[in-house]
Order: sequence, then structure tokens, then C-alpha cells
Amino acid sequence: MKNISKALTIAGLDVSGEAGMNADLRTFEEFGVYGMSVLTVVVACDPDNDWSHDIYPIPLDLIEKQLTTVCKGVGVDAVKTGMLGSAELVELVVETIKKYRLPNVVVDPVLVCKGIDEIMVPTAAKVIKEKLIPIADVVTPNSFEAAYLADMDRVETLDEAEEAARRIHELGAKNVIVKSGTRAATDNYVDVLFDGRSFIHHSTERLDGVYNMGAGCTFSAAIAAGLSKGETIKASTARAKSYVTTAIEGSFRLNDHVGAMRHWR
Ligand code: PXL
Repeated sequence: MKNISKALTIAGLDVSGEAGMNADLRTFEEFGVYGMSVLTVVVACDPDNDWSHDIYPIPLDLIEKQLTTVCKGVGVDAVKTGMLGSAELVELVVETIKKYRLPNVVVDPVLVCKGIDEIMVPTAAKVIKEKLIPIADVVTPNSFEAAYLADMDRVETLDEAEEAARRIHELGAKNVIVKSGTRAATDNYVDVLFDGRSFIHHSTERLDGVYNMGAGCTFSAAIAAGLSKGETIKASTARAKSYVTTAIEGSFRLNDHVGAMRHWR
């Protein structure tokens, strides 16, 4: 029988389905990878108050049980982390990755949410930077997260993205991809991949009139899916970028506040 690759997402549930775990599992499916999930938080939105969102954490002992089920009970070929919510949880995830020697660790350092440029949980962000980034095979910060992780005032130009990637690599991450989605100064979105030796730029045209909520989750999940099948970082990153772009092109409206990406081809 054909060997089926297995990927795990450790992420939050965005109830309306654009981002987080829903996006990750859809992505695994499209890549022909078996998806498993450990739920960290539930993000619920208020339809009567401008779609403002609240984050409800899952108790730590329940998260530990989920991790044991999957990591000890089944085994994974790649793991992707998304919204982690508390410093204690980041510590638990780091311990789990080490304890079970999980391969192909893709860290989407979700420090901000729904377009708000403010670190959600500063204590969690600090542990992500100090303990999770150093054991990551791939880390995929957006420009805001890159500036935080690299200790820079801002990451807007290509030079700044390369400098940030270099600094985050120095923290221990084997490969760093600084995403340009929020740097809107040019007609192209350029992601910068640094593997410690050289830079690769992945450029796509700017898209207007589309929805991109969940693009970051999807991108990192697609990389994890590729790695779980034994693809190289370079190949899985290029394929992830093209997958996300197509999903954004097919995006559709959900309500006055949000829209979703289309994962199915
Ligand atoms: O896109 C970041 C993100 C990640 N995970 C969850 C989210 C969001 C943004 O809303 O809700 C669960």
C-alpha cells in the first residue's frame, strides 16, 4: 500500500473558518496528506459588534492529552504550529517537539491576529522567540512578526526583509521566510527565503479585490505538507506560494467583514 504522509497542526479554531486549523486541514487534504489537529484556542467573533473577536483558550492539560494522542499514539511526518496563546503552551509545545523528536517543524509565529498590529500575548511571544524559533526547521513571519523577532523597528523594504531573515536565522531557525503580504509598497509581493547561505525571492503580482484571511496559516501548512512528503524546503515553499496565490484568487465573501480563500481546485 502507498505510504501516506501525516501532518499535524497545533493551532486555533477560527469558527467562521477562514484561518487557523480549518485552513490547515483543508491544505493538508489538497496536498494529499493525512491531517491531524491539536486545538489550542477557539476564536469567536461578534456579529453585533463589528465582528470583533475573542480568544478562548483550551485548558493546558487537555492540550497535553491531544499532543500525546497524536505524537505518542500515531506519529507525524511534519508539524505546523499556529496560534498558541500563552507562554505555558509554547513551553509545552517546545517540550513535546523535543520529547518526541518531531521532524519538519514549521512555525508560523502568529503574534498578531485579524490585521491588528499589536502583539497579542507578549509573554507567549517572548517564549516563541527564545525557545520555539531555535528548534524550528522553517519559520514564516509576516513583516510585523519579523520585525519583532529580529529586533528591528520595521521590515518594509527587501533589504530589511533580508536583514530580518538573517537575524531570525541566527536565533536558530534553519530556514526563514519573511512574507511580504502586508508590505504594500510595490506591485509585487516578494517573500524572502533564507537558508543560512543564500536568499531566494518568490514574487507574485499584487491582487486587488480579494480576501486573504488565513493566507499565512495556509502557506505554512502547505510547506509542512510538502516537507511531510519528503520534498525539499525550496520545492515545498515554491509550491506553497503558488497554492496560496490560487486560493486567494478564488476567494469569496462571507459577510460585510470577512471573506474566505478557496482551497479546492
Ligand atoms: O491568521 C492568524 C490566525 C491564526 N489562527 C487563528 C486565527 C487567526 C486570525 O484570525 O483566528 C485561529
